[in-house]
Amino acid sequence: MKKALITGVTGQDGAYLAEFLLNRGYEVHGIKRRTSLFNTARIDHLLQDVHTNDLPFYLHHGDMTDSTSLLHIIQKVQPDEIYNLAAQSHVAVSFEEPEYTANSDALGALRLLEAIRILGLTEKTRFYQASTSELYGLVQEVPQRETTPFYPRSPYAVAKLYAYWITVNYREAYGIYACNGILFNHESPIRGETFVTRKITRALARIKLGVQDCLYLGNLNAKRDWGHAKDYVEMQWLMLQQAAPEDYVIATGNQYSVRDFVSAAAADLGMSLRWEGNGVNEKGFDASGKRIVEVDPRYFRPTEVETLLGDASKAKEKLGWEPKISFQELVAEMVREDLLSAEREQFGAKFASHGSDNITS
Ligand code: NDP
Ligand code: GDR
Repeated sequence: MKKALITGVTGQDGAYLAEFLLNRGYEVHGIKRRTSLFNTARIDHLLQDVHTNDLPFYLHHGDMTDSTSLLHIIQKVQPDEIYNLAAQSHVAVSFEEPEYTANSDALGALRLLEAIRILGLTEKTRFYQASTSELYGLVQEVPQRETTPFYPRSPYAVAKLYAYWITVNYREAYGIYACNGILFNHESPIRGETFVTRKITRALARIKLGVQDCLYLGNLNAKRDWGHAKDYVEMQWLMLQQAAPEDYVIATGNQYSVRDFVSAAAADLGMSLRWEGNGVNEKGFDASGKRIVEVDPRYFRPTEVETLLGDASKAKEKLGWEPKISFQELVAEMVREDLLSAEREQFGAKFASHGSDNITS
C-alpha cells in the first residue's frame, strides 16, 4: 500500500485529494495545524469511516512554520508521496500578513524538501508543490503556459515564486522527484467562503432567501480561468506517477470575469440581474429594483491581477488530462449547495452569523 502525506488536508484541495487517494488504495496521512475548534468539516466524512470501516486515514498535528513537527511526521510516516497543499492561500490577506505568508508558503516548502533530504528519502519520496497562476500576475503572454515569464503581484505570489524555484532547485540539485503544478483558479462547493466564487454563490443564495441584503464585491472586471477542484486534484496525483518529474500548467482555457460569475450564479437562482454604473459606482439590481450587488473599494487590492488564462496543452499531451466539469456545471453545483445551506440558515436566522462582510477579503 502506497503512503501519501498531504499538508493542508483540511483545505479544499486537501479534502478532495485525500478522498481521491483513499479511493485508489493509498494509506493517507494528513497534517493539520492546531485550532481551537475542530476545523475538520471538509474531511469529517472520511474521519467517520476511520472508525466504522477501518479507512487508512491518519491525521498528525504539525505546522508549515515548524520544521521539527514536519521532520517528525515525515520520519514516522516515511511517505512515498508528499503533496504540499498547505498555505496561507488568500491573496488579499497576504498584503496584511506578508511575513507569515512568506514563512508558511515559501519556507514551508523548503522545510519539507529539507526534511526529505535530511531523512535520506530523496530516492523514495516524490514531492508535489501547489504552485499557482498567480505567479504570472502582470501577464507577459496570453494564454499563459509553462514557459511564460513570471511577474508576481502580491506577497502571496512572491512567496509562491520562492516555493516554485526551490522545488525546481531540489529536483536539479539532489535528484528528488519534485513537480510544480501551476494550477489556475479551481473552485467547488467546499471552497473557502472568502474567495470570490464562493462569496458570490453563498451571498446570492442567502439574498434569494432573505437571509442577507446585499453582496459587496471588489474588482468586477477581474478575469479568471475557473475550473473545478475535483478535476484538478486528479492532476496533482498524475504528475507524481510519471517516469520523470516535470512542471505542468493546469487550466480550462476558458475565461470569465467576476461580473460574469455573478450573472451566471444569479441566473441559476432564477434571479434577474440588471447592472448599472461603472467602476466603484457599479451596482446590480433585482427584478423588483432592489440593489443586491454593490462595489466596495475595501475589496480592491494594492496590486491586482486583472486577467489570467491558462494553456494546459502540455498536460493534455503528456498526461492525457482534460477537465471534465464545465464552468456552467461548476456554478450550478456551487449555487445548489449554497442554496441548501441558506435554507438551513433561514430556519435559524436569528442565530446566524453574517460572515465576512466586514473584513477585507
Ligand atoms: P485552502 O485555503 O482551502 O487550504 C489551505 C490549507 O493549508 C488548509 O488546510 C490550512 O489549514 C492549511 N494551512 C495554512 N497555513 C498552514 C500552516 N501554517 N501550517 C499547516 N497548515 C496550514 O487552499 P486550497 O485547498 O484552495 O489550495 C491548496 C493549495 O493550492 C494552496 O497552497 C494554494 O495556495 C494552492 N493553489 C490553490 C488554487 C485554487 O484555486 N484553489 C490555485 C493554485 C494554487 P486550516 O484549515 O487550518 O486553515
Ligand atoms: P485569487 O482568488 O486572488 O485569484 O486567488 P479570489 O477568488 O480571492 O479573487 C479572484 C478575483 O476576484 C476579485 N474580487 C474579489 N475577490 C475576493 N476574494 N473577494 C471579493 O469581494 C472580490 N471582488 C472581486 C479579486 O480582486 C481577484 O481579481 C485564488 C487563491 O485560491 C490562490 O490561493 C490561488 O493561487 C489563485 O486563486 C490561483
